[in-house]
Amino acid sequence: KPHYESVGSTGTKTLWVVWVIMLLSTLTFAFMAFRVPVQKRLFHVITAFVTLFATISYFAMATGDGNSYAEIVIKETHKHTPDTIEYVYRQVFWARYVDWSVTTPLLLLDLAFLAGMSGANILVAIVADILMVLLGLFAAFGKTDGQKWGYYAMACAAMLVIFYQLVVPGRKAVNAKDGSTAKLFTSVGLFTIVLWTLYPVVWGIGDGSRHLSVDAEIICYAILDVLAKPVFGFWLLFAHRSAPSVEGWW
Ligand code: RET
Repeated sequence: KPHYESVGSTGTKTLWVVWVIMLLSTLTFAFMAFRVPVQKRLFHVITAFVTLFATISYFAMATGDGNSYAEIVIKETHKHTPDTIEYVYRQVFWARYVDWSVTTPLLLLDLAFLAGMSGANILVAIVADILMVLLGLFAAFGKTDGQKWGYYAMACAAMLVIFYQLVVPGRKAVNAKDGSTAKLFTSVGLFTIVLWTLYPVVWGIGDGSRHLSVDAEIICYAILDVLAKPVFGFWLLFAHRSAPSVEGWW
């Protein structure tokens, strides 16, 4: 007999709460964008688009859209009795991955422009990021453990490529700038690395091994998403106000 794992009322309430937070953050970031000098506006525009995408994806998830059931086949082989096959259907919110495929590259652009990274290093980070999210989507709909954890391992490798770009070329680039920008990059970059590392942890105990209910997983991602988007954004934009305005193509 198949076994279903689905969202409950706690999960739905949580999704609506995050939707409100994302909506208010978007309006605030957009408002702030009009009030900064043009040399600093790029960061506001990027950050406002990040929360705008999240607002839309949380609306989809809260209204019961943007999800589908992953079929998981659990095969047990026995020595003396016939093998048993168990089917589990778990609700996977693929809207997250659509959101992340756009918003995580934008968040990386925030950091890359802050540091003044080269085009080559930015591109490697962005492409690795898109690979990471798509591999995560494949992992979430993997039928067997081999598929799931195979994609998962490749996604983790891609995440390490992103971290390398921030820690090595990113730090090198920002050290050529003024001290306050270098300090801001170090703290916001460290925040990013710690926070992003928690996503595959939640995935592993949630969708991966199903130790978290669908609702518990929604709550964990809700906390991470609020930290990674609005909190990251407000921190970056407020701290950047006191940095010098640099002339450039932006
Ligand atoms: C997955 C599962 C596969 C392995 C890895 C993952 C990493 C996800 C990350 C997501 C970051 C999301 C952010 C959202 C902002 O709101 C896809 C969970 C490595 C790092 C920052």
